[in-house]
Amino acid sequence: MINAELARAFERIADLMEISGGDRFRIQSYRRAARTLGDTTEDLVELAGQGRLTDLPGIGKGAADRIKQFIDTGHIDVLDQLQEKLPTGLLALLGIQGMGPKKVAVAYDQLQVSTIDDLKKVIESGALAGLPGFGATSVSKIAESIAFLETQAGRTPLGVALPFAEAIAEQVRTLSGVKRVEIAGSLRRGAETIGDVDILCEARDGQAVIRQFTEFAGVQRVLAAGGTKASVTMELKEGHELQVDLRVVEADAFGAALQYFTGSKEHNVRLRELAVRRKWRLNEYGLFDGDKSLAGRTERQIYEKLGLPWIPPELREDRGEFEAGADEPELVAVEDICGDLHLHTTASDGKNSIVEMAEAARAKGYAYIAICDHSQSATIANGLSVERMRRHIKAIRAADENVRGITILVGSECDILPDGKMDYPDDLLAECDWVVASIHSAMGSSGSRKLSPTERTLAAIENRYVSAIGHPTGRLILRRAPMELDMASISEAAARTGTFLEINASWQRLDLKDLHVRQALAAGVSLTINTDAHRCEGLGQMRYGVLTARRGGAGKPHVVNTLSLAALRKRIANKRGG
Ligand code: DGT
Ligand code: CA
Ligand code: CA
Ligand code: ZN
Repeated sequence: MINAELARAFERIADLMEISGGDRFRIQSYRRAARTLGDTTEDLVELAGQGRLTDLPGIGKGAADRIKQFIDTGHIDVLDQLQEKLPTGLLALLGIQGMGPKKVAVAYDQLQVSTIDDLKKVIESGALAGLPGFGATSVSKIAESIAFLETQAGRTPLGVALPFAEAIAEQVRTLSGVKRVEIAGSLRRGAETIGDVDILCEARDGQAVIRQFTEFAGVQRVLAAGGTKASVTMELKEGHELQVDLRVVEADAFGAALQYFTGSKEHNVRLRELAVRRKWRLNEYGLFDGDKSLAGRTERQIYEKLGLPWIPPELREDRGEFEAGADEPELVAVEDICGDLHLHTTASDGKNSIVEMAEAARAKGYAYIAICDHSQSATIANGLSVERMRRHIKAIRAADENVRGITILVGSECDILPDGKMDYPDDLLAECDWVVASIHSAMGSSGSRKLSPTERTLAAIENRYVSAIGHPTGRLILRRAPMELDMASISEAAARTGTFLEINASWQRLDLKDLHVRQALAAGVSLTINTDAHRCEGLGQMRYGVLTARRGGAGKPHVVNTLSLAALRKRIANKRGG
């Protein structure tokens, strides 16, 4: 659908208008329209054909004309004019934390800053700190954000890369002569970001497969193409390309190739050492004793020959998997998950109703969900006042009565305030079945704040009504660095009080991350994996959270939303002391 593209175009118009000092009312109306376009489930091309665009909320006649122009020509005049007037680098500046449209405008007008490089120069020279609205703290924050972005350059989030790679793998599977296709590399390991996509397929005639692959519709550039392998770039979204490597192997080397190209490099180095110690050779074609092949058809054969259980890809990072013993690790799987305990609805900033979310969850086979809308201080997320929350609780209970086949728990995603207090009084929290406590404001640890993020988190953990800490570090993958938390103290307190730590499964977060999961498990913490879905489709992100849990070594017993509802309720009641 063209919807997402149109939404981006409208968002861009609003950004550029704001930078160029356009009318606030018009900017707002473009933003509102962008949100509508991104949210609507109906095909805009169809709506336009039926002359029904203006039925959408926030879409007037002017917006409808621009939508039609985009559908007909791929252009919007207003956007073209803005882009002519302003350097394109300004949009990249908006991706930096702390550089909103107003600051971008000031830096551009007064110091002619139009690229990230320009920005770095004026930070170094001290000129930026002299501009109105830029204090020393805000400049150092911007510098940190640039440094963070630079370490992440060229990587793609798991949740963007995986569906994209699966579609390509599916396309490879349809080629004649192809027997088997697997995604390898960091994607198979479930890494939170990936550099390039690695795909492996089994076929006899490599040349033919490679030729067809390089002619796929999405291919932009062919970097290399030979008899058994090719590297190409494909368009991921406008302006962003992703490298895809395809290798073709025969059946008797498939396991060896899959093992090799799954990596990680560090894991492979250790594995090869085990082979060398036995005077064998291990490479992408197999495990060999002189000329004799010992293994190659399956991964399992290779690991077993080397005295190891088959190691799940998520653990192949040389972080202890070689020392873990003879049993195959049992990791939590998507099929083990019985419910999603952090969902939003239209009551706060979600896009679907309680009933719609419940029905979507039931369709996934879940036994229960918890509706966790935002609390009163989360004003930008339309957080619920105490009064509204009381009515919302009634609405959730009513929905639970009406929807069969799934239990809808009353939950809250309650803010942890800067002073460490919860955003709702205890008597209101006590009416909830389940409470996720999250930090959404004052995330920096510097300055005159009374409590650090660690102290705030610890204070929430000590509240008996807080069931879980939501997205504990607050990081946004490729966009915002995590808060600096003392994870050891937090894990200790969580384990002692029976508070669960969330793995937020949204691919923008994956928070806790793999290493923190490991640390929490070692301290005896139980986890909960939740999608934080703001619409029905968001429920599908559970798999990214499960991959992260697996990378941290979590098994089914470590994850509370694999429990039956009765067992889960008991665990929540335990902490409450009743
Ligand atoms: P990425 O793409 O940066 O997210 O990470 P990977 O792990 O997918 O790395 P990539 O695509 O460069 O290579 C895929 C796998 O191939 C890698 O995980 C292990 C294997 N591999 C590549 N180069 C080497 C190497 O020089 N030595 C060893 N032992 N393995 C390698
Ligand atoms: Ca790769
Ligand atoms: Ca690669
Ligand atoms: Zn949330």
